[in-house]
This record gives sequence, structure tokens and C-alpha cells, in this order.
Amino acid sequence: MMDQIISRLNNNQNVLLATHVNPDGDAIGSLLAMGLALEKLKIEAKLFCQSPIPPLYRFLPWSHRVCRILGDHRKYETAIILDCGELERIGKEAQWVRQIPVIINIDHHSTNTYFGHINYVYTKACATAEIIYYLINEIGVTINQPIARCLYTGILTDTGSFRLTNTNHAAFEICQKLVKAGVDPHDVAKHVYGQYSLARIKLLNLALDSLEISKNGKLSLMTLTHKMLKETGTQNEDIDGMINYARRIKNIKLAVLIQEYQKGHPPTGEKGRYHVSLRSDGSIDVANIAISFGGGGHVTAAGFCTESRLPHLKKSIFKLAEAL
Ligand SMILES: [Mn+2]
Repeated sequence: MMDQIISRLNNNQNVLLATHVNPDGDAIGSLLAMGLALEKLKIEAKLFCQSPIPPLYRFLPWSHRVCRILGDHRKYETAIILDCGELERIGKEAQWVRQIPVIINIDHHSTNTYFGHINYVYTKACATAEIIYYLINEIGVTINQPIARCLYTGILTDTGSFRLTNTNHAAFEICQKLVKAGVDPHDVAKHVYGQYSLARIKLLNLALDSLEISKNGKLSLMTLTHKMLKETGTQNEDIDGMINYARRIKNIKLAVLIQEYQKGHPPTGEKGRYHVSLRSDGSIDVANIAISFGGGGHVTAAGFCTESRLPHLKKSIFKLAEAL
């Protein structure tokens, strides 16, 4: 499979590199590392992500090169889709990208649908960045400091700073090599976990205030309404990570965060009135729960979108507590 990818890359010039909407550190890190590596091979690749790159990741090299507009899809011979369980995760352009002659799917989600012509899906990888690390080595590109920085950020963020259950020995082995290649862990951490706006802290206050716990004490639920975002002057991206407060409560097995979108205006690539994030303590598989609601994800982190009304949605979520 690696050979198939390499021979495809060697025979192609017009490559599209794309990742999912509302990109996280792994999506962005993998996208940029792959773009930088292809440049070393003198392969021209367009970097595409429908959503803007969140400000905290703009310290990464080439982050300004990521385009939000696809342009004419007919000019691409190959599309490499990174960190997406299904092609639709790249947003509304999926309908055009689907028509590109060869689609290479590189991902680590257990819910991956093998949508590519070539699928490099390795669900044991801690991050897509881990797979990209192997691929870059295999294609014979030396991992320099900029590439290392992108990959390190991908692994650091997708493992929750080496705390989540996907934290494998490869995470440490690779990160050790990336640090040797010039990554400064303190510097990356400063950018990724450094500072919050006052508006975000005010939103956190409302999020904590919304906490509800199931009768058996095993499920926690936070609800963030559009009104709260408006009141505090925050954006959807400011909600990132808040679910961890619900997850870290003692004895909680399943933490849930409901996020309401502005009526009729879900962010690009999302459908429905609410987005629901699920996190488990590692004892239950939330990807399965997400699938039953039409979503997807990983064992410990997953999500779905829904048109349900809030009271009904909360009721079906609290019902999940009974099985915990
Ligand atoms: Mn990932």
C-alpha cells in the first residue's frame, strides 16, 4: 500500500492535499507536514481545508498556505485525504473531490469507510501524523525541523498530551526523533496550550454552570447554546477542549458536550441544529455510540450532528447513562 502511494506520487504532479472541516492539531499538522515533504520531492500540492486554521495553530510553518477554496477539481490527478473517517468530512467540496481520478485515504479512525482508491488506514496509529511520519520516511524525505514541528503538534494534540488511550509507544518513539530533529516541546506547548482570551474564560464559566450529572454519577453533560457564544463574544473554536472539564470529574465514564449552532447556520461541513461531542474514560467505546446517532470517531473521542430538539436530545443522552 505504501508502495502504491509512492508510485502514484512519483508519477504525478498535480496533487490535492485535504483534511476535515473544523481541523484539529492532527489534521493541520499532517496536512502541513505532507505538503512540506512533497515540496522536497518537487511535487506541487495544493493544501485545502474548508474551515479557517484556528489561530493557535498559525505558528506552524506553511499554515498560511492552506486554501479554503478548492478551485477547479479537474486539474488534480491525485487527492490525498488526511484524518477523515469519510470523504464528506472535508465539507461541501467532497462532491467534486470524489471525481478526482485517484483518491488516497490516509487515516487512523476506527470508523473509516475505506472511501479511497488507495486506503492507508491504520487504526492503531495514535494520530494521522504517525502514519505521515512513516510515509515521509518511506518516500525518502529527511524530516527537517519544520516538518518535525508539524508532526509533533499532530501527535501531541491527538494524544491529549500523551494522556489518552491512543498514546502508544510509537508516540514516544516518533516524538523523541522529532525532538532530535529540532522540535522544542516547550515552545510548541506554549503555542498550543498557552493563552486564552478573556471571552473564552467567560464562556468556560457558562459551560461549567451548565453541567448536569446523571443519577448514577457516571455521565456528565455540558450544554453550550448559541446565545452563550453571543453573550461572551466567542466563536465555535473557543469551545474546543471544554468537554475535558466534564470528562475529568471523578467516576465519570462518559462526558457529553452539546453545542447549539446558530439557527440555520451550522458551521461549514456540519449539518443539523446541534453538535454532540462524546468522550469516554477508556472503559466504553464512544465511536459505537456516535455511529448509532449517525456520527463517528474514535474509542475515546467521537461525535455526531443532530436535528433533535434539546429536551429530546438530553433525554436520549441521559438514557445512555443506564448502560454505564
Ligand atoms: Mn486524528
